[in-house]
Amino acid sequence: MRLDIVSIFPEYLAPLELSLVGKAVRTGIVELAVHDLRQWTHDRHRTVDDTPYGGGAGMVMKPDPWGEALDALVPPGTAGDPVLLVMTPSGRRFDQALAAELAGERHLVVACGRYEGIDARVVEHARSRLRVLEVSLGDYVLNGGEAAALAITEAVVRLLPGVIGNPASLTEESHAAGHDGLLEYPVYTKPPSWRGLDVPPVLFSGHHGQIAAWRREQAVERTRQRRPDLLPSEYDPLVVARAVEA
Ligand code: 6GU
Repeated sequence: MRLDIVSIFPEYLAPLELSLVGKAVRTGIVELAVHDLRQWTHDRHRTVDDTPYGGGAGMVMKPDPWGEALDALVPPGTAGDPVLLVMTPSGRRFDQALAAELAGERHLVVACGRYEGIDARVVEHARSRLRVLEVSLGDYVLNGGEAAALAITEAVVRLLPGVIGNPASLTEESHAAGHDGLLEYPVYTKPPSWRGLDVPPVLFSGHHGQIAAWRREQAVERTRQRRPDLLPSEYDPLVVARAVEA
């Protein structure tokens, strides 16, 4: 996968050199480039923002540097069908399903906005020639898209073949498809007793069926407590009660 990230703070993306993403870059699974938006400015002050038409607080990112950046990274007529991801709190909320979709792409260009956002004509123009997705990390406000770009890159890259040593860990974790959308069950390692707290005895039983049943029960209970919005209806007591009545 080719990944181009554009930001006015390229140093913010330095952690992508670490850990699994860094290794994926070094082994050639990901071809990553981080670009400073200011290289596409032409004035002495390398200006990327200006005051908003119509008034209001804050500054807006000027269209010209972004237009030139996208022309450079995706020259008109580029093959390979790239996707432009524009990081903005008003975008589609990022989730595991979107991570999986993006992991199937050949080329992602990630635009990190700052200030009150990017002049709206940039996305409008880009849509006339590429697939564009405006993406938010969640329902809260960050100072810019860089932290979102880090999170999204990590979530996508770890799904690429060869990045995670044991592919079983991809299917067993929270939010993964094939796990009923339940949260992960609690996990334990040695020692068996720590500060007066014991590992649940069923995990020493060697009885795989009982262990699987216990883990499922724990996952359901956790999901009910913490994220009832994720609980499949077959675990919802109201739905079950109605089904019994019927
Ligand atoms: Cl992608 N950008 C900003 N500035 N804030 C956010 C976000 C993105 N996602 C959630 N909050």
